[in-house]
Amino acid sequence: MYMLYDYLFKLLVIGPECSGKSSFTDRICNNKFQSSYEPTIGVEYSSTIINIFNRLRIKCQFWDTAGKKIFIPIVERYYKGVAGIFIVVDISKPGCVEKIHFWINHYLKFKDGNPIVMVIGNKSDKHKLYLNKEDGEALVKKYGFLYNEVSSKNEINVFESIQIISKTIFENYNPAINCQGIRLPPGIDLTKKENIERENCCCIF
Ligand SMILES: Nc1nc2c(ncn2[C@@H]2O[C@H](COP(=O)(O)OP(=O)(O)OP(=O)(O)O)[C@@H](O)[C@H]2O)c(=O)[nH]1
Ligand SMILES: [Mg+2]
Repeated sequence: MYMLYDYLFKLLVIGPECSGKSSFTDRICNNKFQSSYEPTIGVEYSSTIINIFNRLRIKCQFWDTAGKKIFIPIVERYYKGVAGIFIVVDISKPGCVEKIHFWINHYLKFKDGNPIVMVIGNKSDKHKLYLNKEDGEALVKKYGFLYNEVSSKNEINVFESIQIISKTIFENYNPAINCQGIRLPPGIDLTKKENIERENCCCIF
């Protein structure tokens, strides 16, 4: 199978159960939305290729974790070697702020390196919301995290979110010191800065 991309970013999706982690991932990877709830068992993998800055193809590799309490010990193991993390919460549920704190603390306890973190306030299409965008941004600011309010159902700000996190990962990427969760196709030297301007790279699996 032939795959074309310039960089591969390993991304982790975490958060409470039923918050919309799989829906968010499915919207990005397949542009689909399923209204029935099928809880994730353990961890699911999916990927897609996006374009950033109109010139770089990024393969986004998603590790979509289960939010049910029984699976939380499994999530701990997936922090290793990721370039970015989405913490997805359902802002149409009371208690969503406490859940953001819980998952931020979970991240701080088990994190590996310094990935770019974006908290996603999902289900913005719902009538009653328990966190507005300004408060969400203020809440995550002291950690240096990004925040976005989205609807996976109606595709509001979902593609924007993957653009923002990918651009931020790329802009913070220093080949000499920070390659965590970032890979180039086989045969390309990750430590050579000129790879950033490279075009039309092909890799074979
Ligand atoms: N209204 C609305 N419903 C959504 C949205 N995103 C997800 N849902 C619904 O919320 C439910 C849970 O979505 P999932 O994506 O399965 O949630 P999850 O976080 O992956 O759940 P676990 O895998 O159990 O941790 C499903 O019924 C989805 O259809 C959204 O943006 N708006
Ligand atoms: Mg899921």
